[in-house]
Amino acid sequence: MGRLVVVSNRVGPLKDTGRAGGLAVALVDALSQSGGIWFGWSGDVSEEGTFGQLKTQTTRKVQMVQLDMTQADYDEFYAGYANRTLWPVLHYRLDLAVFDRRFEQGYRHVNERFATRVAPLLESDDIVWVHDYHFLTFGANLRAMDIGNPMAFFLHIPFPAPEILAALPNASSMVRAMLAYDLIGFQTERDAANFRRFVVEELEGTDLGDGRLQISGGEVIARAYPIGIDAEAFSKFAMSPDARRNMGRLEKLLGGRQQIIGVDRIDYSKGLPERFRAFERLLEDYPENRGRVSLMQVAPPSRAELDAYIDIRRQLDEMTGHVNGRFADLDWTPIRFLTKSFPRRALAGIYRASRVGLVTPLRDGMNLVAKEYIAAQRAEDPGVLVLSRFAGAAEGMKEAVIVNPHSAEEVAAGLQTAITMPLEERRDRWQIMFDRLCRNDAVAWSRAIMSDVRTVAR
Ligand code: GDG
Repeated sequence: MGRLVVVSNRVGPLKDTGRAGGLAVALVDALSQSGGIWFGWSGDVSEEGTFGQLKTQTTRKVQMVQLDMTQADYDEFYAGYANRTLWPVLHYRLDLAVFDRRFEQGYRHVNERFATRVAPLLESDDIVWVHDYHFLTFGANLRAMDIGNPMAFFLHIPFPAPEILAALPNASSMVRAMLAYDLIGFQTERDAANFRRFVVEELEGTDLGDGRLQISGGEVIARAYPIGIDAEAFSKFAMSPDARRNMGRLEKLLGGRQQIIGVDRIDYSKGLPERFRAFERLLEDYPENRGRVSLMQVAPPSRAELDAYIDIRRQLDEMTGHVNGRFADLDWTPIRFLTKSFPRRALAGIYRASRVGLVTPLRDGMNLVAKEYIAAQRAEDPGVLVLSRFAGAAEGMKEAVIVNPHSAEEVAAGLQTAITMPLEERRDRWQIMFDRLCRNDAVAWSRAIMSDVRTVAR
C-alpha cells in the first residue's frame, strides 16, 4: 500500500485532533495508517510566496508541509476567487458572487504553483487526496506534469445545479479540469447528480450509471461520500468535566427554562437572520413560550474582512436588540448572541444542555453541527434537532424535524413541535440517528474514498 498525500488549504493539526474536529481526526487516521504528507498553505503571506521555502514538520509517519503565499495570491486566490466567487456560486448565491478575471487567473496560478511544489515530493505508488473548492484545477496541473498517481478529490461544499453553475465564467473549463481526478467525492447524492448532469449536458460526457462517468475515453467516479464525525469521541466529550462545568453554569442560568442552540460561523450560507426571524415568529405564534424558551446563538466570526460578512454581523446585532427589546423580561432574555468561540468540550456541554438544536442553513455541504448536536445528547433524555432541508445532513438525518429555512412560519412550527415532543418520540428519533452516526463516522468516510479510488486509478 502506497503513502497518502493530502492537499488542503489549511493543514493539521496532527496532534490533539479532537480540538479541530472530525475532518482532522479522519485525515490523521488515514495518514497514520499509510504514512504520508499533508500539504497546504501555511497561513502566512510573504514576499517569496509559493516560491519560498517549504515549511516542514515531521512526526514518525507523517510530514506536514506548508507553503506561504504572496499578498497578491492571497487577494486573488483566497479572498478573491475562492471566497468571493466559488463560495457564493456553489452555495447558489449568484447575487453575491464577484466575477473578476484577475481572481480566476490568480486562482489558477496558485493551483499550478502548489502542484509544482508537491510534484517532486511524490513517490510512484502514492495516493493523492485533494480537498475542497480551493483546489479544483490542482489535479489537472499535476497531470500536465505527467503525474500518473491515483488522485481523489472531495468537495466539502455543495455542487449546484448546472443551471446555476453555468453562470460562472469558464465553468466548463473548471469542471473539465476536475475530471483529471480519478474519483470526485461529494457530500450528497444531489451534489453528485448535479455534477454528473453538468458533465453530460455541458461536456458531452456519458453517464455509465453507478456514479461512473466516461469522458474523452477515460473514466472517473463521481459519487456521494457523506462526511461523518467522530461520534463516539464527541459523545464522550459531552460527559467530560469541562462539558459538565459548562452545562452546570447554563442549567443554573436557565432555571428550568428550555434553550434552543445554534452554532455557526458567521456566514450568509448559514441562514442566521432568517433563524432569528423564525425565533421571533415562535414567540409571536406560540406565546406560551415567552419567558420559557430562549435562543442561544454561538457565532465565531469568519472572513471578517469581506463586506458580505460585515453586513450580516450588523444585521444580527440589530435583530438581537429588536427581539430582546420587544420581548425580554426582568429574568429572561430571549436571544443571547455570542460572537466568540468555545473549546470543543465546552461546546459539547452547551449542546447537551439545550433541548433543541437549530440548524437552518440556506445551503450547506453537510453541516457537522447537526451531527455533533445529536452525538452530545443524553440517551435517556435527548433533545430534538430542527434541521434545514438544504443542509447536506438532511439526506441522512430524516428523523430530525426537517424545515424550510426560508419560511419563518414553518421553522417556528418546527420549533414548537420540537419543544413539545414527548420523551418517547425524542428517544426513538435520537437513537436511530445516533446509531447511524456511529456507523458512518469520519474514519469510515475516509476509508470508503480511499478504497474506491484504488479501484479506478488508471
Ligand atoms: C464546511 C462545509 C461541511 C463552530 N463554532 C465553534 C466550533 N465550531 C465548529 C463546529 C463544527 C465546525 O466548526 C463547523 O462545521 P460545519 O460543517 O457546520 O461548517 P463549515 O465550517 O462551513 O464547514 C460544511 C464541512 O466543511 C465538513 O465537510 O459539513 O457543510 O461548509 O465542527 O463544532 N468549534 C469550537 N468552538 C466554537 O465556538 N471549538
